[in-house]
Amino acid sequence: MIAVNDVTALSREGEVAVITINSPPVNALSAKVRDGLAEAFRRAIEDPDVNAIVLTCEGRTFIAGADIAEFGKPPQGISLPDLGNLIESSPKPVVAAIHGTALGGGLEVALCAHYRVAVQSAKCGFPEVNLGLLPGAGGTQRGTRLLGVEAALDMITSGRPLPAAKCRELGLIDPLAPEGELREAAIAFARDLIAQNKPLRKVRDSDEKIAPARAHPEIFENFRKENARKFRGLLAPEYCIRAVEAAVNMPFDEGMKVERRLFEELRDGPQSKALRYVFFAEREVWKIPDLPPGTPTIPVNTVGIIGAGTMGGGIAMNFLNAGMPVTIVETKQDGLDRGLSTIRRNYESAAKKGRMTAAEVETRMALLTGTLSLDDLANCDLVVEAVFENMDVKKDVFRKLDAIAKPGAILATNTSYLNIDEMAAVTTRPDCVIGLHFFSPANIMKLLEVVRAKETSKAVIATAMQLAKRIGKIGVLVQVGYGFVGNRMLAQRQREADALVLEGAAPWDVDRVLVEFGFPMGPFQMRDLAGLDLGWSRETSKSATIREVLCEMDRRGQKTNAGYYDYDENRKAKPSATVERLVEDFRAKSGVQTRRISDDEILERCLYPMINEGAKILEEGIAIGASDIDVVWINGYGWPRYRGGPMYYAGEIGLEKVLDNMRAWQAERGDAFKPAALLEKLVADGKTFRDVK
Ligand code: 3H9
Repeated sequence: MIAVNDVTALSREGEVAVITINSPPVNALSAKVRDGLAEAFRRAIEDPDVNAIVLTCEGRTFIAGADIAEFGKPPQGISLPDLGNLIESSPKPVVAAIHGTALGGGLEVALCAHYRVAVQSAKCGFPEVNLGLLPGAGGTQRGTRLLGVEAALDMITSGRPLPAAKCRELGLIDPLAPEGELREAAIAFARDLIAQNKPLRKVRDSDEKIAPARAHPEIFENFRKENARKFRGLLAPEYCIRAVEAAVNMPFDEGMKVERRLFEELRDGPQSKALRYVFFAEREVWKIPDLPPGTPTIPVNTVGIIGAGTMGGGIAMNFLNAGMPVTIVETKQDGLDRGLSTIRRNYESAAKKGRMTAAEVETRMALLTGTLSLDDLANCDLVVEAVFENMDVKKDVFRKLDAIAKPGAILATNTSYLNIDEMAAVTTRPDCVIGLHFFSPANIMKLLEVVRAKETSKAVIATAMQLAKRIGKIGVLVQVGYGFVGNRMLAQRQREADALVLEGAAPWDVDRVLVEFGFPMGPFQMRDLAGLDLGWSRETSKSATIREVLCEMDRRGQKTNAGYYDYDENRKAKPSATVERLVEDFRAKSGVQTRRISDDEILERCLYPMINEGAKILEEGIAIGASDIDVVWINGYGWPRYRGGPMYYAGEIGLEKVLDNMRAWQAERGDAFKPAALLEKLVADGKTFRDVK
């Protein structure tokens, strides 16, 4: 094997040249890889003894795409479309040998080859849309020609990778190769091509699958309509559709030009910039400064959950889904029965929707044991309590657990607000106590706030982060502090949403503005969904807030068909006249001068205090970095990904703007708006939250 540069190499197997990329971790197409490939292809094409070329990758995967870190930097080396043309125009057949994932630019390179061989476990996809992009190196043009319009639209706008067998069915992959024998199979396939003198199959020349769509231009409009909800607020899916339309209606080279123009527009626009930031932010969360890779972890094979309510049940499902046996404890038989049957119902409904098989439902349920006795948790490696949010109740649970759980078992709390140090202090093993704060619905929401208490050991933290990954969550490590990261910031938004209503905005206006910003729902819709009576009790209710009075009126949200909104039998919300009257009463009582409140003010008042609180969270070291806060808000609270999270957004609109507003509101309304010292300092230094580490 001859090295072409330090990431590409060329070797010869008789008349077949083998070009190998070795650029860990994922063989992304950096300038060095592109240049190395171009040089290797030129040499192989020129070599008179070579009659076919195989392209393969070392390591865990075929090329996983363009190098995302290079976007936004000055271009270097050969461009990817030019590299693609060089490969496709090779006079000698080129075979791409695919294992792992051929993604984005990686798949585009493979589509420039004349044939593709893949192992069964390989996957191919165009994930560019997740980065606010479209496949920009011919993927929309060649992909559509191979897949046909419907499959191309689906694959390109969803970003979903497909397994090799499905790709073969769709025409993306030629033969499948036995696992572990890809290189040999691809070389043998190439030899066969030579022996049979097979023609060069250039995807750019194929028309068969796109020709029928020319008579049906309505396909595109229909696709837009069907997916309007899914694509709300996003630019990239629409651009992907336009590029596929160009593939159908234009000659190849013209289509390529359209694709390039649309790609560059997206790449240079704000949505893709934010989404690329989120891509790296979601990988940054796993890197913890005082927890070097290789920190020892504790084996966790069995899990106990205390509380079979909505939260406990949802948490249990995560572990069952990962194949771990779970014992769930309730205090009363009927509560336990209800909890177990809810879990079963959830699985059965997933099976009905085709998301799992009936057999998988049974496999998961077989891993679940219900009990009324805490003693049954004696052998669990991890116990998560999800009981009532009250310190005395929690302490009592921890005391009992400490006596029952085996030595070394991890004791976790799902508290959303309370001080975990206090819970740890009632045990003889505070080093084993940690917070695992799941978000409702716990089996669906991606976020897990992993809360380290003062004495939590590094092994326990490392284990919790590893477990988060194992159950498919994004774990964000935070420290103890009221409401941790997410709920502490949410409280700011909720306070302002309530205040805005008293000052003259309708609850549905506040919701509308936040939905227009990109949240899936606004603060009042969210309250109605979660239940207004979370943390409310009739005994202590003082009719002091609109929410309290709504609860007293038994308007407790969607579950009672009434809350801030009225709900019809299909759960469709309508602004409520009762609430309007109630709001009027409160306004009159509060003596606040009501006024017309602009949409801009609603947005700023809801978001800037949150950002300011985020700054305090950073200052206090509750979150490790600003990007962690963004990951919390995107994955736990529906902050629109394409806006990068609250701290990123602050950088985009300018920290001065946030600070000026906070100062003005502080002067007008008091110290609830006091700017964070960190915010002041960053503005003075001309820096942003991303500079804080
Ligand atoms: C594109 O191709 C545009 C073209 O159409 C047009 C161009 C003209 N670049 O996720 P992991 C890093 S757009 C740079 O933890 P896994 C990642 O940051 C691209 N870096 O591993 C991490 O670094 P670190 C389209 C990348 O096994 C490390 O690799 N392609 C890239 O869970 C490991 O990553 C995509 O969007 C990249 N392309 O998953 C694919 N990819 O260790 C994006 C990864 O320092 N990648 N890194 O934190 C993925 O989906 C997953 O990484 C993959 C592996 C499935 C490949």
